[in-house]
Amino acid sequence: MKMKEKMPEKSYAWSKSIVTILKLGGSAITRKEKQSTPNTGVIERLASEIKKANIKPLIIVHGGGSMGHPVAKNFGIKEGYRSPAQLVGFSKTHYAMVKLNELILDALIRRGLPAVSIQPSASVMTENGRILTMETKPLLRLLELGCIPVLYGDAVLDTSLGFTILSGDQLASNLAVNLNASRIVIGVDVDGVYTADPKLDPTARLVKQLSLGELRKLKTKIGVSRAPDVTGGMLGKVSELIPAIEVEIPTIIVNATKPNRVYKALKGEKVVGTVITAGE
Ligand code: IP8
Repeated sequence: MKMKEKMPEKSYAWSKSIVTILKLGGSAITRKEKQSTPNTGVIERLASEIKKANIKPLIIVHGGGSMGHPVAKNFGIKEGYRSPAQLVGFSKTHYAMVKLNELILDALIRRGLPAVSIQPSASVMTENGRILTMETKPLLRLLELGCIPVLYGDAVLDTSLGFTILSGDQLASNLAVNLNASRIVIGVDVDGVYTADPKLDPTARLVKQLSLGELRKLKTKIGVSRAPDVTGGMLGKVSELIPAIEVEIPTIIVNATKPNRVYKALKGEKVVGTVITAGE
């Protein structure tokens, strides 16, 4: 009789504290100024970089960009339920994210990576926009088996608003804290955190190293995204990271639209970007 193949031991080479969380910003994986347009070139290149970096265990979270945000905005999904006419908007927002997620999964799986999608709207409940509960058992089991869970910002159910938008950044930060991740790598469409919005202000300077105290001060100066971003662009991003940085999870923000930046960040190599650490 053929022996059943053994499941990987629970004690094998992973522990919660070595999990890397990679957030791929919607601004990089979609054409932000062009509605419902994924940036397939960037998606394919990032999938190759992720394959080459070979980081284990890894969780990927991606944002919505021009796939998720315009439709969410049109139907006022973030603000919550006000009329039955919004319901199809809730469906459309989630569906847009599923389509984007499929492209990412497709690119990863074609390279032989065991990427498995986890649907946030079916595993997370929020209260006034903040994560209240999240079913993490399947995600942990996927990690134990050696798979790469892939989550995304999504239209989710909310105990007080009916529904809302959960950003990929809140999700990434929350997962990092709860799994005591070793680090967070964030890929966006600029080189990192600037002293002002680099797309509007030519004097804006890239901040290579940032402490939590400095980040809090800078928060007020960082630009709000020009494209319809219902979760707040760079400002929303850095605010969401604070709880993870507070518990000393090092975070690096790099430009995912430029080749090899995400690869180098994943490998822990020297790379252009902003490293954010705890402390004043
Ligand atoms: O792009 C929100 O995720 P984000 C996604 O990470 C949707 O803010 C559904 C608009």
